[in-house]
Amino acid sequence: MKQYQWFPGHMAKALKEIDERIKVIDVVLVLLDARAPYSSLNPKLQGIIQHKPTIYILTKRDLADQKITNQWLNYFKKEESKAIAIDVNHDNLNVIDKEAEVIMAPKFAREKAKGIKPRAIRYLVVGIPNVGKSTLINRLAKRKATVTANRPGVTKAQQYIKVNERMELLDTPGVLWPNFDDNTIGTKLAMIGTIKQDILPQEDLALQILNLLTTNYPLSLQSYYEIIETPVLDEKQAYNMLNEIGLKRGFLLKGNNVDITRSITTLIKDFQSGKVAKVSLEIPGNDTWQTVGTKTL
Ligand SMILES: Nc1nc2c(ncn2[C@@H]2O[C@H](COP(=O)(O)OP(=O)(O)OP(=O)(O)O)[C@@H](O)[C@H]2O)c(=O)[nH]1
Ligand SMILES: [Mg+2]
Repeated sequence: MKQYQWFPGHMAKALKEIDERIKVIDVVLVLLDARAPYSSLNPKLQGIIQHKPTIYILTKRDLADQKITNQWLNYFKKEESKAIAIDVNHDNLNVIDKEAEVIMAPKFAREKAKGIKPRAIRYLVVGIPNVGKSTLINRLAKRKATVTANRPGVTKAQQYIKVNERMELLDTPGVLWPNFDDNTIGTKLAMIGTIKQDILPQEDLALQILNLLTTNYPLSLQSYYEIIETPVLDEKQAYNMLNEIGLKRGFLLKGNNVDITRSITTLIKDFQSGKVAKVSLEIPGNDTWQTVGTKTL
């Protein structure tokens, strides 16, 4: 765990910034990776946003296991939280405004009764690195020319992106560090590409990916790489499977040895881009898959 000593400082700063802005926000959009919604949730954020209407957006639904994403959506519904799953690059994003308008209807009615003119909904977008915050903001903002404005009347002048008459976004998305209290969370975040390569050794990442796939998505490796798939429970079995992948792909070094490093890089890339299978790493309530091996974070 020593690698993470620098995280608490960053996290405290991000949370403080969000705390300072939260007063002027109408709706918080909390982005969670659909493949690992629990691991991408920041428990400390929940305290800050508890009195603000929140929409949980499960991003990268196109990379996740649809059945499990539906289970997550039902889970949020049971908790009486609003949640939607989207492919941020391709899906129609109107669904976000629609949800927000419903949430805001009572507040706007109160404002109207007080004689306050109709106004745009002010959003804050938060989430862990790489979850899709900038992509979402850029796509929303592109609907109309982006206008930034300094708003007087708040403690600190805030920069807003005016998307349209009904939507304003605070310009800087809140980058949050995930919760590393549990070792498996770090591993899962490395697997989905939140945490960059230097944190978890690549061969360990490959072991976890092969274990997950052969345990929960059997035959996905077999059909994608056209190899004979066998269960991967330990490093030796992982090595054998990587060797198979390398042989099939012709990743050979001098003397016809397989270039295992290249197999590892290829596997990680194919896995993270959803080519091998549409994969989810956790299900609500009862996590059926735990990471394997001794070298996890
Ligand atoms: N397949 C897929 N890729 C997505 C989706 N949303 C975002 N991405 C990709 O994920 C990568 C990271 O997206 P960003 O929008 O930069 O993520 P971010 O949250 O702003 O990341 P930081 O600025 O590092 O905090 C980009 O390559 C996006 O194209 C999605 O729904 N599906
Ligand atoms: Mg960004």
